[in-house]
Amino acid sequence: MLSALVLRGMGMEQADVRRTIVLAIGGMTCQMCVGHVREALNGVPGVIAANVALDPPQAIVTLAPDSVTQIEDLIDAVREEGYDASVLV
Ligand SMILES: [Cu+2]
Repeated sequence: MLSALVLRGMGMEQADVRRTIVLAIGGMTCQMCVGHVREALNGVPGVIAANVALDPPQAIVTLAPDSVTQIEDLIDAVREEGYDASVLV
């Protein structure tokens, strides 16, 4: 959100601003788990990209600037898939 304010102050379009969230993911043991988490996150409205890794177990999620998706929505999607998630950044 800070970057949105800064860019708007510079006269740039708000549409250029993306929100990136890093989640720590719990419970993944293999690449199939990674795929499950990636699919869960990509299924959340407003998610442009979800990069999931096993080591370290993290998901980097990019949200569309105009989306109303909250971090809690991302965490809920991961938990519904059977894994845990918490905000890292
Ligand atoms: Cu697995």
